[in-house]
Amino acid sequence: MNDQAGQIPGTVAQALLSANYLTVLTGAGVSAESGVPTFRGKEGLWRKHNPMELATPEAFERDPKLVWEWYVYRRGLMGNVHPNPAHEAIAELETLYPKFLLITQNVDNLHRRAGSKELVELHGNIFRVRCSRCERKLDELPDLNELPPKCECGAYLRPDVVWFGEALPREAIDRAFQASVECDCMLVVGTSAVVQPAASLPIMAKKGGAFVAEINYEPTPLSDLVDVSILGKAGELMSRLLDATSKRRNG
Ligand code: BJW
Ligand code: ZN
Repeated sequence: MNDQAGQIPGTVAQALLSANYLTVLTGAGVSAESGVPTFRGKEGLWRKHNPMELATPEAFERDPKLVWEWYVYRRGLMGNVHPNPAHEAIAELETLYPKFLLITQNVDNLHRRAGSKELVELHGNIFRVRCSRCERKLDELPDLNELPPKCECGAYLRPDVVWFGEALPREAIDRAFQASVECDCMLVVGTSAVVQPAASLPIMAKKGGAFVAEINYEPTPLSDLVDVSILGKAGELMSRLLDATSKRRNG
């Protein structure tokens, strides 16, 4: 069901008020108002760049320098923006529930910077680096003056993100699956819901009996499958959803 643009339906407020375990699944749309480009859509990255040339292990093998240049550019962009009201509302929601998990597909670190603590990053984090061969992970940036940077083992380092055709981090996806099955309310915010396995999580939540609400600028393949689809901007709508839980905050 598509609700009237921008309105918070009573059923969503009720579900948020009564939930014990809340999960939030986010995608690039949650960071759009911070100035981070999304992937799909009119202004999306994939309009100008071919994902198969930049976001696959084969692309990295073919041209690691090109892939690194793209990530250095995007990292610069993401380092210069700030969390927006949607990130802030999600961080605040976490404090209101005995059980909570934020499942993000975003690699931009903005949820963490907004104060979210219980979170899993399904597609990694652009600010971390790992070796393409050994287990080495680096939290500190290597010297990026000469691309591609190399690990002590001699292999190329790579951004610690998940490319098409790669498995998601085991612990992150396990926690996400479990939370989706166990939660009693899930908010799905700013994702086109076309990339698997993340796109299956709301379906799992629904099958597990949770109330699932989608918040997106436009309809997605999920819209007809969830309990409510609210159309509008994540910043404004997440702030209003937080207000709708004010009774919970005030006891
Ligand atoms: C707003 C807004 C505002 C805007 N307010 N809303 C066929 C069927 C099923 C699966 C497959 C298939 N063929 C291939 C696959 C697998 C593939 C996949 O799903 N492909 C589909 C595209 C078809 N998946 C994978 O390969 C995954 N791995 C996998 O399946 O492994 C299997 C395996 C197991 C064991 C061993 C080996 C393998 C991996 C997926 C990795 C995705 N990686 C990326 C790049 C990350 C790094 C980087 O950033 O460079 O992740 S791709 C990109 O898409 C990124 C995102 O996290 C992801 C999802 O995008 P998201 O977040 O939904 O963004 P958009 O742009 O699509 O949507 C934004 C939304 O926001 C829109 O709806 C707007 O309307 C909305 N919006 N502004 C509210 N202000
Ligand atoms: Zn190594």
